[in-house]
Amino acid sequence: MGLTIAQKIIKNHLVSGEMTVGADVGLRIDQTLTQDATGTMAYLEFEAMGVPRVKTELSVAYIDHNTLQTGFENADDHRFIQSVAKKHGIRFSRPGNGICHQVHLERFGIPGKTLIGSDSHTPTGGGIGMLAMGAGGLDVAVAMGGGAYHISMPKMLRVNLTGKLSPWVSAKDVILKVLEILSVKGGVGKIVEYAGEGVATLTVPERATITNMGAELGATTSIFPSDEITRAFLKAQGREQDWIPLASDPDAVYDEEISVDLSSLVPMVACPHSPDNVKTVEAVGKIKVDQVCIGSCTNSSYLDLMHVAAILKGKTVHPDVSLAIAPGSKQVYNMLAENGALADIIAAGARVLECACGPCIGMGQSPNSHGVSLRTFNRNFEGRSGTADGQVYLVSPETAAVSALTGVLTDPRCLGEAVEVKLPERFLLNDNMVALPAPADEMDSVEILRGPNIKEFPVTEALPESLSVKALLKVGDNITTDHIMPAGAKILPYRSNIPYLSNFCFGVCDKDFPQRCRDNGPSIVVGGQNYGQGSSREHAALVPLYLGVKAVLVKSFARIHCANLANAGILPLVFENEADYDRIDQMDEIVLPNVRAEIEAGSDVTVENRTKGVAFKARPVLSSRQQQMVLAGGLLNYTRENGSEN
Ligand code: MIC
Ligand code: SF4
Repeated sequence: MGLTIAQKIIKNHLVSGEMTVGADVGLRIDQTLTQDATGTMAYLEFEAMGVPRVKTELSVAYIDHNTLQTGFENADDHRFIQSVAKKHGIRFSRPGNGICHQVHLERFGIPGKTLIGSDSHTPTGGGIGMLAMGAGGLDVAVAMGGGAYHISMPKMLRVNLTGKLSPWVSAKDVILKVLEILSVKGGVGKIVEYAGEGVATLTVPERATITNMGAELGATTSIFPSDEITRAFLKAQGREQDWIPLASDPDAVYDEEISVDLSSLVPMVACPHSPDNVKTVEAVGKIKVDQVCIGSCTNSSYLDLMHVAAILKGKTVHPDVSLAIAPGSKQVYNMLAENGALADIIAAGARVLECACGPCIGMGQSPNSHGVSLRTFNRNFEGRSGTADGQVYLVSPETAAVSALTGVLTDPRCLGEAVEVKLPERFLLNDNMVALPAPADEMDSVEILRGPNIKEFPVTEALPESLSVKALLKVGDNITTDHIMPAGAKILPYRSNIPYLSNFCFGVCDKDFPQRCRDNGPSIVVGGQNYGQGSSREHAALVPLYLGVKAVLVKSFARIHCANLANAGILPLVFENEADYDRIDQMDEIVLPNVRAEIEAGSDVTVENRTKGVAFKARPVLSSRQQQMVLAGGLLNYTRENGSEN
């Protein structure tokens, strides 16, 4: 039987397990990346493992999230990461060099290789045919130490692309269409592969926009073939030698298939507060816009910003709109400066921000009260912009730019003839902001620079025989990691200070939750479908762990968060019978009388609701390796007991 692209890469990297859907597979990881908001913790964990030098082919530490320095915290963390990188054989991308996914695609990604990153948008690398996955910081630390990355073998979903995009319709509209079809849960447990004649009409940056936002489908990853277009992109990046061809076999078998006709697509918009709340721009109509933000790892490429510059050229941003633009990388920024496009952007009145995540993660540019903000980003979860009642709509760069001029949501097709932007034959190549690690004979003398903001991470304990807990929180469906552990400029600087972060846990849903935990002791959190969607931040597990959460019982989980819970030693459970969700209320006394024996046996867990006098079964969402991990009290304990390569 033929193989899909992803199956071929998995096969080449398989270190344990069988490639049957749902089975635990361990993969050799060629490359890792971290960003600073998850990186500080990941490197603390890496240090705790005691491995002197990374064992991957390439590991890169990026600084792109926590770039607003309103106190010493972020700058201290940058210096910590820089020193760890130098000491342990990791390349260091300095602040100002750009967003991890954009820079990695330009300078480091290689078709056919595996990449994990402590950021959920790592699948951006699928745009050049990498098997690139988001993971928790601890998983990345283990991979840097030479350990395998474990996933449950995904199903294969083929998206068959036909036709060609019409003028002013772009890659963002493609992925918004896919989100409309599949929803934010539609990719769970699947790898999305793009195929069909439409693939050859899309450039690498366009493909990367699509695979980037596959994270919002909940997919394990998304991937495009590696073809002549990939080769031309790598050649223009001075890296043609990194190219290999990659395609699925003609008789490859997919578990599911959908089709998208590129020719019939129109500009789309994801309305508040979910990336799958998709409508056409035309259907939403000319709503008044207060702010437009262009950038993020989804839409900040050279191609995107050249389109934006062409739309803004010779015009002025509408007087009631604030337009912010953050180029994705120094390469993009520098090229716009050299070819004059930046001058057009500045002249139109855009507020140009540094090459970083910026407003996407609430690092500045929060909209006004009730403000409507059009963003070319990938997430519009409630409160993520930093303004609790902000109304964030996700659109393409073309829709964003034209709406910034008109002051209302506008279909860019009104601009008439398309602007033709070609990818350059040669990008501007200058890696002067990526530092090399110290040579092996000098690494011992590198001093680690640890600031006072770095606090110990919570200690985990082996799973006891039984658990007596209180249901200190009950939430509904689609709870995101931005609900569990919010980000934003005020909180992000404390990513290495779990005790302080804990004051904000579940702040979006229930401000009293942290205090309730302190008052009541061990707890269980109860939730609905797709619990933990969104970010890879392991803080959404470490902070509840610190607050005494022992188990999370929900209808279904998002992949990375579920793995992060197990890594932290928190028991991830799903209702055997979803109707039992209604048999628990907040503050009920819950007992798991035989939990350790049940996990050891790999069986369902008995849940007794002592307040209601009822009992039912819950299923642990754990592979056999994760069972051992939870029994040991988390991945760090497990790794200490079994070595870093297990
Ligand atoms: C995000 O987009 O939510 C982030 C910030 O990039 C996160 C990582 C984090 O929380 O640090 C992600 O997507 O994984
Ligand atoms: Fe940064 Fe936003 Fe991309 Fe996350 S989604 S990596 S915050 S640009």
